[in-house]
Amino acid sequence: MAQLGSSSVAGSSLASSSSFFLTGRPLLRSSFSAVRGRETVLIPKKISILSRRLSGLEEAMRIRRLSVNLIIVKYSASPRARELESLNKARKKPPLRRGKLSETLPVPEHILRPPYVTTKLLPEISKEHQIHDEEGIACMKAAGELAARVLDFAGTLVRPSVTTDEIDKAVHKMIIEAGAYPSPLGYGGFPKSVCTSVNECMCHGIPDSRQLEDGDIINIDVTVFLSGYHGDTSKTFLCGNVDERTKRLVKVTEECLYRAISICKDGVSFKKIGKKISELAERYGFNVVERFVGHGVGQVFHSEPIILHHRNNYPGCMVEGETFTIEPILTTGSIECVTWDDGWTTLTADGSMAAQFEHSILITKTGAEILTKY
Ligand SMILES: [Co+2]
Repeated sequence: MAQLGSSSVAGSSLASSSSFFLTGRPLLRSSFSAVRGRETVLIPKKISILSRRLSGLEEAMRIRRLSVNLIIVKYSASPRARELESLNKARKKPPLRRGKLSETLPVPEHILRPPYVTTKLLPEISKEHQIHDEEGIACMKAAGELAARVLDFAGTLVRPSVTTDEIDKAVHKMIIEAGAYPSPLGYGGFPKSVCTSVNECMCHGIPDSRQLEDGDIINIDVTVFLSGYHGDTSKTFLCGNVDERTKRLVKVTEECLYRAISICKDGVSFKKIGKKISELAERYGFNVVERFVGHGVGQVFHSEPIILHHRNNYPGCMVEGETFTIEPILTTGSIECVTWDDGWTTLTADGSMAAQFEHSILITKTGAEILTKY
């Protein structure tokens, strides 16, 4: 539930570090598809080279010839590029609409609550990296394992006609029966125990009375607070028959997460995560959302380090015993977003599909251990 920027209440604002990233140099971004990406990159590059040597009518003629050539390039594209183009013609779904919110669910008195629950204010992202001793690691593993079990159970509920509110109720019940607190409930005033983000919703969707439909995708983001430690994980599930392009998006997003985890270990720089994710996403013509970030996780829900999933120059290296999340969001189109007036639900600006996967991981001497598994 962490995001860059302070313009919205939908996540912790990063007053110091966000301004750096938001005003940093523009980052190379792949276009909507590999085929179209090729066109948009090629045209300005070649024209700028030619204009140094030519002028006037001659230049205009060369540009015209060049653009004719580019059209030929497009239509003689490789079978692979043609396949990508056809996959792009995904079935257009109607825009996501909000449903009705149900009553806030109670949490039994005996369950330990995180400190932010007593206030409606959005907590700041803590500056402290969370590095654990053996006892802390054991607690992180227990919280991670519970979060993973809850998420898998939530996934079994996904089918057409189920409401996101029913998923929330089931998740809430399972978490409190395990003696834990559902971390999103009351975080900055978030009204539910889990985030359910459907189709073009990038993240922070609020469970409501909307029924899932055949062909939807839904990210379920579970965080539990167990014995004073948070475990945070999410997956995007398919509901019924999902079109090929969207299925590919979901698969590639998951692969991005696992490839990023595979390069993590003590001493590796954080910026390698964004590079790894971007490389794979670009290969499939998908785009990596920049606004929402991974974060340190442990006794505090959101702390440094901020994990950027796009190409970046974020400083610093991973340290043994440190725990943080990686949680890339990929889209089939724009990475710009709009947030509903509930202050949370964030959608792609152009209505394109978005998928997200997340794990909490522990950095070790030789690699990274996924905590949110069992
Ligand atoms: Co998270």
